[in-house]
Amino acid sequence: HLTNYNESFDAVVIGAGFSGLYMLYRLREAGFSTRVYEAADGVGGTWYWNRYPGARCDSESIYYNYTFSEELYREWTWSSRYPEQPEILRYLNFVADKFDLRPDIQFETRVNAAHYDEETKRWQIELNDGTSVSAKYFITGVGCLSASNLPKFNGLENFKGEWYHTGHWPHHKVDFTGKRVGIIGTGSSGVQAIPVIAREAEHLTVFQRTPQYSAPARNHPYDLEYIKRSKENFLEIKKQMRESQGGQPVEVPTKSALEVTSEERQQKFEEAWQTGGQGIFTSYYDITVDPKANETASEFIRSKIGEIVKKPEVAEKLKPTYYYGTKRPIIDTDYYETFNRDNVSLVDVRTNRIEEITDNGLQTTEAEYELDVLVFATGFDGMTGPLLKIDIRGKDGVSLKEKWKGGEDTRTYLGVANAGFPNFFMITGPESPSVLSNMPVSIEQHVEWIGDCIEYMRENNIDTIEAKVDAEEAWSKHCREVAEATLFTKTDSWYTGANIPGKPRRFLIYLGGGGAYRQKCAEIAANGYEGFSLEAASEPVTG
Ligand code: NA7
Repeated sequence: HLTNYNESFDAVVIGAGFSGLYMLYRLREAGFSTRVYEAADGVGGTWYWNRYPGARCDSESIYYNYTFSEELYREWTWSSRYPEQPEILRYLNFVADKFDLRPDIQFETRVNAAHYDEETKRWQIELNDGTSVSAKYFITGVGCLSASNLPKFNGLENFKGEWYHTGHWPHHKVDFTGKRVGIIGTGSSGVQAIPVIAREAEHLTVFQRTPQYSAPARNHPYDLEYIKRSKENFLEIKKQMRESQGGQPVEVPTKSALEVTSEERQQKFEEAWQTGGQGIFTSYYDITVDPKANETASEFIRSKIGEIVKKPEVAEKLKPTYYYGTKRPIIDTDYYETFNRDNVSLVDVRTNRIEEITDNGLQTTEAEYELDVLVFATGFDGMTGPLLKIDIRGKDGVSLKEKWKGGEDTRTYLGVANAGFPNFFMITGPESPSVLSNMPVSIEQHVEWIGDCIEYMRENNIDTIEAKVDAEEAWSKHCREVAEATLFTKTDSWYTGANIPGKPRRFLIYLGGGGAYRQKCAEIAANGYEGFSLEAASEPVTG
């Protein structure tokens, strides 16, 4: 047990990204003393750390922002359809300034541990500066993709060149001019970085384990008239985003890919390809459910790769075979085109395995590649990784890791709460829609639900709220059943945990859709927090 805490708050929140900033604002508005701890020296979360070349959002900007304040929505103007990381970071700084959030954020501070004290019914939170604080409510806004995955290749410590992980990119500009660069990983990060690095480097070697489906982003600057209309339609857009399945006002497909003629299907895919973005993913309702329907979209993209990439042997290596969309569908700017450049080569590390990192580069089973810079675009320990980095302990000193049996049995109630962990809330935790809906929309829904819950507790003189074991079990089962009915669980990806050696395979994202999930959470709250045990305070709740 941690003791001697120095300060006490109504709520402690971890993280000053999209989640933590809004959680702070929401609780402060309701009069709760709140402290945010943030490891970085600035706000932004994901958008603070992921500064790699080409980093940008793959949700359209006018939907990738907060909608809790119409004033904020009207004041901020996005430059383009898919803005780059610096612009999104500027937006989050703008939000922090507008709502004067910084005074309640302690930067450059990590939370090492959070233990629930059953006697005081408070969370005791240990910080990396050696101090501890106490809070009635403990809330994590740690993101789903913040624990970076650096694969354990032998010899990295011997490498004489520079190396970087995309998710922890330095603040200074990394200069690739005249350098031989290697990049491992072709997920969203790699696919964004590769074309940009290739334009600068003397030579770029791409080490690919699994080829990816990607569609052109066709990013473009916004015209002012479009922005003006979106601001005028704020309320309608907000409503559509919140009610939709994926957090964006996208038309829900009603047709099967298999009920239309191949000409009609081809035309639809072609239109989506020309428009840019994730239109192929949302073209037919059964793309991620039915293998045959999926194959139509998969084959369409493979044929595009064949058309774009000039060298047939390179094109073949770039063609994926897994079910399209069951890894995150990527959108890109000149990704496949980049492999037509003379200074870019592609190494398939499934057949030509990485053996070790040497002083001068990278040794595979077939060759040694001399490199000055090595970039790891190797992703993250998703969903549970960031939570399990913190020693979180509930009742009886049981840790979250123990409760989840090291990931063998990760289960939550609604992705927001845990049985055995009173007054602990996770923003976009495992088994919530989180990243399979538009992230700011997922975040706002959780923040508002948690804020309402804490206010309800104050109004009703309730001391603690805790998920019931059976409600949690039922939710977790429901999540698994929904996922099992899709193709998502059939593919190795960070969604399934398969990207982390030894991580138990579980699909930890709720696939029932953001709108339906929001409604379900609202009903639970309206029914007096069904599935939760609420314990009345012996004395009036003051916090
Ligand atoms: P991803 O999508 O997890 O991609 C990581 C990439 O790194 C992927 O191509 C992996 O291959 C590759 N990888 C991982 N470990 C290794 C090893 N040991 N050897 C070779 N290659 C490896 O992460 P991103 O950062 O690109 O994107 C994460 C999310 O951010 C994205 O989904 C969006 O939601 C935003 P694999 O495919 O596993 O074979």
